[in-house]
Amino acid sequence: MAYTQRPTIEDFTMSGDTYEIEDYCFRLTDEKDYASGSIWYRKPISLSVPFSIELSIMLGCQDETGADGMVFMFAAQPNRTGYRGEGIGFAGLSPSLGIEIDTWRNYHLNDPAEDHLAFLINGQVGHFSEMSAPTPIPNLEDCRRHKLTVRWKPDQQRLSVEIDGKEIVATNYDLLNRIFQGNEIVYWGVSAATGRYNNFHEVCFDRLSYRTPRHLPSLRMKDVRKLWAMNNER
Ligand SMILES: [Ca+2]
Ligand SMILES: [Ca+2]
Ligand SMILES: [Ca+2]
Repeated sequence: MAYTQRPTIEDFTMSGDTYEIEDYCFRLTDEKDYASGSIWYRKPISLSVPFSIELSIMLGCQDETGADGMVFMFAAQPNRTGYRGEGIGFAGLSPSLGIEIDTWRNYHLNDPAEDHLAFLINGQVGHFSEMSAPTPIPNLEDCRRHKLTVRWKPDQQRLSVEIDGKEIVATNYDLLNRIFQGNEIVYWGVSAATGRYNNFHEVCFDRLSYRTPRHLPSLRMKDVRKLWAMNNER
């Protein structure tokens, strides 16, 4: 059975410089150098069932001098922000899969001149593999909100990303086994960061739609307990 719901603000945890700006929106960074923030959806989701997540993102009002961007993330543990600056609040988080929306060119990471999208694995932000090849897009630092849709179809192992209703990148990749060692339960979140240059970064959540698998409740309890144990050991 498919469910569609609009999450509420209480469904998320905030970290770093993040704060709530209106009923369904968070500001992850202000126009301030060396800032970073993230939000995480509190409830885990399963990679064994199809889902789509719709958000609105705002990447700031400065193009040439605006940085660094945002990353939509799946991770085994919620409530963490990675390195700021070129790390976009994602670098260093592992195991993880990130969808980066990068608005600042870092030559040593193989960034193209244009704003770009890319799939990033285990907190590695450079574009040095076929999987992480960047897809250039028109300027997104235009002071406007853009719709970001992330879709997962487990039967085809297909992960796709749309911006303003248009598919920009897609991949067929065994996320479950190649990244998460067969653990289907993951968390999702969104990060943003600035460095020597900055921008506003905001995220508003629109819709979460997923199918609830019959076997999830038992698995979820077991995995949540395991994750809690892991978290509390550190
Ligand atoms: Ca820029
Ligand atoms: Ca960059
Ligand atoms: Ca730009």
